[in-house]
Amino acid sequence: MRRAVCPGSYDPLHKGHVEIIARAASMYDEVIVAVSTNYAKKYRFSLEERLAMARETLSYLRGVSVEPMGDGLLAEYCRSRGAGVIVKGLRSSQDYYYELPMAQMNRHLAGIETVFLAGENSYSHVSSTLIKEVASLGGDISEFVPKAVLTRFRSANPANS
Ligand code: COD
Repeated sequence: MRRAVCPGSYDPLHKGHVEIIARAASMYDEVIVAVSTNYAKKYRFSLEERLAMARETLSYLRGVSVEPMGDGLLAEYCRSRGAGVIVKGLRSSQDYYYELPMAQMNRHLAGIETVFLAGENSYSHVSSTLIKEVASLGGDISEFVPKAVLTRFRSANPANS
């Protein structure tokens, strides 16, 4: 059984994430989408909301589950779940330089490999941070987020309708 983990804050999940997770699902028997909680970080959506949005969106993908990752080490989480691989999406060389030392550290700590997938060009400018900013200023985010996410933005701020 080849099990991979796609970790992230997913605050919120967007279509760039979904595209990477779907491709990971085609490569591994099981994919765990691990939703992180860093208590030093301020999230727009609660852990429960982030889990619910990801579960609603990804339920169509076979072999994909969504779990809370907790606030510990990702390497330990992977080990505890029997996953030997972390799958991450890269938007740019900037992402690569940010991700590379983490990949090396996770391999050093627990022998976990990181596989990088080149993100779709059409989503390379999309990030959770920009989506929140555009939405907060009344911009249209419908192209970038799945329905489960759009619904929550709209119920919080009807200007996003
Ligand atoms: N296209 C393709 N991929 C994308 C896109 C896009 N448009 N947007 C984001 N991604 C990728 C990111 O590169 C990332 O791989 C993943 O999607 C998740 O993105 P985010 O923004 O939701 O997640 P982050 O970056 O906030 O998540 C960080 C982690 C939770 C993975 C990280 O903080 C972590 O590993 N935490 C655990 C603590 C730990 O072990 N620390 C030591 C690390 S060595």
